[in-house]
Amino acid sequence: MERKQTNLSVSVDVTKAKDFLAIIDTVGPFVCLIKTHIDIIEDFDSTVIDRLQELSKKHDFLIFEDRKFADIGNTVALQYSSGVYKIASWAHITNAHAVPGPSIVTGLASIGVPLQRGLILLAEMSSKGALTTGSYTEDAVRMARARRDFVIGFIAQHRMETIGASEGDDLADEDFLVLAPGVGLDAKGDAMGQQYRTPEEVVLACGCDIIIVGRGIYGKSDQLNTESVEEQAKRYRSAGWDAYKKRVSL
Ligand code: S5P
Repeated sequence: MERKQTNLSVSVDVTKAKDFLAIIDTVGPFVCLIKTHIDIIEDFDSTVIDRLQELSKKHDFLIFEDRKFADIGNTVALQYSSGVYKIASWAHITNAHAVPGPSIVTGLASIGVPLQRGLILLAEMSSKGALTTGSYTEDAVRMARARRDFVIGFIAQHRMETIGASEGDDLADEDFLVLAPGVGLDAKGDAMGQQYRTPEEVVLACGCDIIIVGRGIYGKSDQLNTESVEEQAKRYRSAGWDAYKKRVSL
């Protein structure tokens, strides 16, 4: 983030490998992180991963596969390491729901820690009516605290610092990243319950670190226009970074 002066992560939720790679090559210079849903690519083969890894080196960004694991430890270890996608072999970061309890982190860590991967826990979701509130969010934060060798942060809508802490907990050196999806400058939501806030609200008012932006940058994927993608990436990058600079200088 510091090196590239950006706290923008672009979520590349398109179904054709060609569009997926074209968007990543276009936004690459402006992001710290590319977020993928690899299982929505219709013409997937292993060359997509080779190219993604080349782009990650070319543009200096990390790869975050938004897999949202949600099963028992043994199953998620297999889903993370094996199958068609072999996520652990290429995604620097992945994420998991806290709903199965600490065993999901144990299962994923058995694969991810030896590969020096990082895990993000979903502590709050952006969708309308999400059940990730109150004691669920607190327990997700406690799960992260218990595995700081692997859990590097949260998907959330607010800073999580003191949430779920008990008296006597030493939080002084705690520095979890907070990645916020549901960010848009032009819309307040979509027709399926997504809710958007501005980078300013998310980063400055709520203390999140990274903004995750999908459709706000690439629009409708069947009308891909790389010039507009580049323009929007620059726009979100400055909105996110300005808000971040304001927050850290407060
Ligand atoms: O709570 C969440 C968690 C995630 S990871 N809300 C979300 O929207 N996401 C993801 O962020 C979602 O799966 C999608 O890939 C992205 C938001 O996309 P956008 O097009 O609405 O910006």
